[in-house]
Amino acid sequence: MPEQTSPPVPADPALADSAFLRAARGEEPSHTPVWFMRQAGRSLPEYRALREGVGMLESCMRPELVVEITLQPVRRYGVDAAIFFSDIVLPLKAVGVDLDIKPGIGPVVASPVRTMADVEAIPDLTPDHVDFVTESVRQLVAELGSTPLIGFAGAPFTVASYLVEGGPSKEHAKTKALMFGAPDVWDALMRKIAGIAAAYLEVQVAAGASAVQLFDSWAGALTPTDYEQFVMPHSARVLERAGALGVPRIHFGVGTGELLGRMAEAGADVVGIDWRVPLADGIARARGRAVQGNLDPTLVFAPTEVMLARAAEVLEAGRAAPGHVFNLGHGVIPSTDPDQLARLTDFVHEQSAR
Ligand code: 1CP
Repeated sequence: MPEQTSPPVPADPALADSAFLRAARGEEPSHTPVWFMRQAGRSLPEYRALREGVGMLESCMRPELVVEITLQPVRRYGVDAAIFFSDIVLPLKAVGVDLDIKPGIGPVVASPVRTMADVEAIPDLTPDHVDFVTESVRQLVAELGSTPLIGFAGAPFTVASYLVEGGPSKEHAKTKALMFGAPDVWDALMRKIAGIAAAYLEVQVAAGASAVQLFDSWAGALTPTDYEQFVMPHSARVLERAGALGVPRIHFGVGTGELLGRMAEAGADVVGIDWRVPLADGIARARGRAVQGNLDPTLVFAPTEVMLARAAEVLEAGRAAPGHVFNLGHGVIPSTDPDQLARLTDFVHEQSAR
């Protein structure tokens, strides 16, 4: 396993000292930093207005839209980090895989990957494939000043699920059938995706992103031993290459309570905890790493005082971690009232000011 190294400090002192980067490095921040997975997107009326008539993937490839959409939640909420507006399947599209993101469905792949020849037909990613990403990140970093930009990639298992199933799946049955039934094809596919993910993260950090998150949203479908055998080495390779860039690495999955120790060991600086795991337990399983999470995303639909009381519990539990980044336990649900997220952000800031 890759050794844990301390990420270096960015050149801009205000950025380096930002609450988010301090917490991610396990240092004492001025307050507990907060951002929300999927903070950009359909919950915001200004996002829906901008996306009118523009396809999801097209919007990811137009720097002026990426910059504006990424900044929208930062302006509205004053969150402590921006997350780059893109999607986990964008790098596949960029290398030439025939796929689309269909409204109300998600990523759909025209010819699902099942054989060694299918895997070999997927090109590796070079920076030229994603020059619009470099451009978008550069512009964003200039606009964001001392607010950190988080770059991201989909982890090999989660991306493989879309490629093998051909679209969103609950059971991941075809994916696991390939994993169990054709280990050589599986290994080649995971290596291919890991290489693309690492190269994609390298592009984002080279252009100025100051942290990265690896989303293994569907890894919770695996048993710990299958995760360890079939998935963890590939995620570890991505995280090892990201570690060489010297920025904090967040490793997140959903339903991963039983996997958290291994996800930490795969090479995370910050372990993302979903809402099903009591944060205190997540902190213990993160084995000395900082943590991110983990308010139930449906609590925004509860009365404000109920939401804030639960947020206070998360903040309190987070004090036991070497570093705590407040977040929801998964992405913002599209029907979320943005005013609730504004109240939640203010509450986290006020409640945690040191
Ligand atoms: O038209 C639209 O608005 C489509 C909705 C949408 C959006 C806003 C999709 C389709 N992707 C995104 C952006 C996105 N995707 C972001 C940036 C926004 C932000 O965080 O502020 C990020 C980080 C992602 C990453 C992503 N895409 C993940 C990992 C995170 C997670 O939620 O677990 C996954 C699994 C995807 C696949 C995907 N893309 C879109 C949808 C609806 C889905 C999920 C489909 C499914 O259920 O399998």
